[in-house]
Amino acid sequence: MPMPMIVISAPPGRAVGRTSFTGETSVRCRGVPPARDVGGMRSLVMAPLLVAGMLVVPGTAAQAAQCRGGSDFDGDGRRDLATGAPSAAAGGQARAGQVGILYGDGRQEWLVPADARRGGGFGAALAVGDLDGDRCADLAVGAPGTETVEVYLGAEGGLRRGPVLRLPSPGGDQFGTALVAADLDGDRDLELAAGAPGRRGGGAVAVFGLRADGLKGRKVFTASIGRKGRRKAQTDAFGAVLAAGNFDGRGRDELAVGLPGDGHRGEGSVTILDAVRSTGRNISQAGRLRGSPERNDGFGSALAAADFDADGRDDLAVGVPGEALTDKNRGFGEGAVHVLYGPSFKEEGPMWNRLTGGLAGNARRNDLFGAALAAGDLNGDGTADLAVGIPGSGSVQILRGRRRHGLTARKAELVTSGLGAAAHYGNALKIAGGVLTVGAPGDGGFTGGVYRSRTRLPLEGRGLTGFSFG
Ligand SMILES: [Ca+2]
Ligand SMILES: [Ca+2]
Ligand SMILES: [Ca+2]
Ligand SMILES: [Ca+2]
Repeated sequence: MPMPMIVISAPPGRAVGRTSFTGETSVRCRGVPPARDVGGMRSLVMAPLLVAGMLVVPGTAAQAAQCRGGSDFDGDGRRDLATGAPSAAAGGQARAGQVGILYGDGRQEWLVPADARRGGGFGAALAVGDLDGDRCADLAVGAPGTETVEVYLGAEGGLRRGPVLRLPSPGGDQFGTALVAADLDGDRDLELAAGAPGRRGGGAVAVFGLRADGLKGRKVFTASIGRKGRRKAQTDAFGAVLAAGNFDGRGRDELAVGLPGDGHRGEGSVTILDAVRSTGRNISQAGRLRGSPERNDGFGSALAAADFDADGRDDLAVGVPGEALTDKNRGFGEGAVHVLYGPSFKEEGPMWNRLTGGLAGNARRNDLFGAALAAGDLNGDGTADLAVGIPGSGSVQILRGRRRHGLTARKAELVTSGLGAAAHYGNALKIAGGVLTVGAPGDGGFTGGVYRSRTRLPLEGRGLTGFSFG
């Protein structure tokens, strides 16, 4: 089929990416070129026509509406990227928040909250998945300042507004601080879990759509689950961080819920939560892990689940960015990561940190190794790899997964940005389609920026842009 030639004119100052048309048979997304190649007036050759912001796909409607899951919001077969800018102004309201969408064809769109309020923080958390069952990827956007989660539904042409989720009787819950979409009941459609770490009693997690179509129904889990007899405090922050994985290799996912404020002094813990059985299992450094619980460790400040040893069961990486390594009295926040293998959650390998043998670099105070984590296959060998953010040093440590061995230091790679510590490069991470995306929300005087590995993407910094990804 001959490709139509289309000329797209971008308004001055607006960045437009260039992507070659790869055809219906391919869903690989090569992303957009470096920022230096874009901007201003530019002619592009591509199959879908972009006319005044409307995407018109050649061919029949049936062809056009083919969504295949993944993170393709508009069904054009190309992977799209969502990033939060929770400190961006919207509707004249400071820090109401915005979400930048970079479509695979280079279009850029900014979502603003339906109800823009000062300090709403729309975009503080994002989750992607097909939530309504039409195979187009949908986007959930958390706004903890207004205690709402807005759902945007994927469709031909782009995202459209969907339902807005809330908790009953909100009030300082910070609902929407963390989000994850996963199949928690094994019926092959996705549920949406949303953390409310400020909820009375140490936080809560609400799950929408359990044993139902779409997001119908709501089940709320409290900080008590899996922590029988343990002291609970308002500052536990249960639900501040969420991940999901199929840790036992059977038919459904479980939630990993971070409580980074758990313990008398913020040592932190993680609860593995079975949403169907309403059972939980709490894990901390007070158990059989290679670290010890100390003040402000923040165990569970970041979580990532994937199968690092290719045994068919997901494994869990837990960030402890406050972990002190060099001098327990003076040192603080060099950071560490535990990797626990499903289904037993036994720690194999070292407690990963910047002093681990085989890794480049040096541990420094406030590196915050493990402040962000992302898992996914970066080198196409079928085994998940782990990206560890080190925002205090502006770098990301890549650990490679190996079949039967799990994560090892072999072929480990340190991605350095050259940006100063203030950029917070590595504060948010995403791996999709073999590509590492890195947020630097402090870049450009805290307007923020998004990088594909080391290359800055043409997304404007609007206020902590790059704080979160979906
Ligand atoms: Ca797309
Ligand atoms: Ca959908
Ligand atoms: Ca389900
Ligand atoms: Ca595994």
